[in-house]
Amino acid sequence: MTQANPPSLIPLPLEYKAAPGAFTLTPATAIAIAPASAELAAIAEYLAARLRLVTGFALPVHVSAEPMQNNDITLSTLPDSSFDKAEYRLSVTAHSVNLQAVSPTGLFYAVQTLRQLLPPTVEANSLQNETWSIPACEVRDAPRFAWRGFMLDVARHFFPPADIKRCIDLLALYKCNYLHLHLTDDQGWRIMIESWPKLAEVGGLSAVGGGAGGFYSQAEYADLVEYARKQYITLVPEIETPGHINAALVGYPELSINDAAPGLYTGTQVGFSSLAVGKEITYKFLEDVIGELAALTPGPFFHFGGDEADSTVKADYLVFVERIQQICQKHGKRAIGWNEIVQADLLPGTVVQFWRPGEMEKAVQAGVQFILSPAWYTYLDMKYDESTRLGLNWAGFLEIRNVYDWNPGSQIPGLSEESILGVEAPLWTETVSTLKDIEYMAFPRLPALAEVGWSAQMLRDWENFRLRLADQGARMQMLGINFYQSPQIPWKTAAG
Ligand code: TNX
Repeated sequence: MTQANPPSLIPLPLEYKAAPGAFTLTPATAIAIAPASAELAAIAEYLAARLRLVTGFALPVHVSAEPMQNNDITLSTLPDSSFDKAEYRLSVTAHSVNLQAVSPTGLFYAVQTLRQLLPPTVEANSLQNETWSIPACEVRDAPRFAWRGFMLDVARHFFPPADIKRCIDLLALYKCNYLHLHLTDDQGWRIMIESWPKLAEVGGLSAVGGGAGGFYSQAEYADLVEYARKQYITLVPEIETPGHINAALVGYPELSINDAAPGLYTGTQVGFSSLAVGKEITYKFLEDVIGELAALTPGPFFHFGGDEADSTVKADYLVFVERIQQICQKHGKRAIGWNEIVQADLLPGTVVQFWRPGEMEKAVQAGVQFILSPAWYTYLDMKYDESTRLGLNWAGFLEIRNVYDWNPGSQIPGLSEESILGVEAPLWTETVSTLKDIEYMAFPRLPALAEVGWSAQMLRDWENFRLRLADQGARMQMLGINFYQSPQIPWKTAAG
């Protein structure tokens, strides 16, 4: 079965031109790469592994021959300065499929588009009886923003590495490229810090509602970094400071203002804990924690939180934000903080994550970059409507259309397009405790946000998106995603 024309790609590419005919995978189809490189071979194997599983074809990977072979799917990187780094072209004829980019990143995105041009059964985990046709077309595509992110709060509830890997797999399909892990909060500390082991060993024992808790060893975390890297996703660690810090104080009361050890916390209040900003040991702690995490993090970003520090004196807060930025810089990282940090003097490389209304002018004038996560458009922990079992509603209900129908370019007065690093959808987990819950809250709102971040504003249109999303239903179902069957979408799947 071939797909409806034009195909239901999410995110929508910059340019899609249909052509007559289709390419059909056969037992003779091979995957070629040019030039020979380990990184291209790895992308080719990633594609081959998926296709072999469902087609049963051999799909050998080889270095491309000149001239190109009929029946090949060719992945090539070209030294072409007219391409942007993440840009790709995809050309499908009856005889060949060509994916081109200047970087492996672009090629990986081309592979995701190819995946979505194949029937939804390509997502199955067993041999399928299918005609593997890809509609002939010419695609040219590049992202609007460099950052299309998802944040998972693993502090309120802990999620094992396997759940994080599942999130990474699903992010890749929609060309998202940052996974921000909110690793610490009042209710739990989720990453082993070797020089301060009680942070995780003691502070990791709790979770909202009294659940089991848990934490990642550094080996597990490094494995996640590597797993994400193979799908062109960068992990961004967040250690929340100077507030939301109760879990750290349980094992190390010397970091608290009054030296008294609090108990583990399993409630959902915010704003009651603070690091002792005036004590030097606090900066030794930050040096060690940021140093260990920076060493585990190949990406250029470190998130230090900075929100809702309601138990930190304002003057202390400002000094703290200035010092922690310097520590991040010393360890080679650009600091990210939630929008409260704009009250302090920001270093040029610092990034502000905008989540609630606030006076942003000083930061806009300073020329720092922003990640946009306005709660009323992007908070995946908000309920879809009043009947949603999980979630909160302090920022309103977020149906698919709310997440889709806004322009990141017009949220903050005076902010230029270049100062917008991109968009991110946070999933806070006070009410979310299983992988199925994560899927339900993130799908299909995450694909909607992926398109907000990727696709050109002038091409985006809700009526068109809801039809494409309807087609994606079969794909999400094939992937086993526990997605919300929104009444806004004319689903074609049996369950819809
Ligand atoms: C606000 S967003 C918070 C989180 C909560 C979330 C619940 C932000 C920086 N802080 O601590 O989990 O609301 O929606």
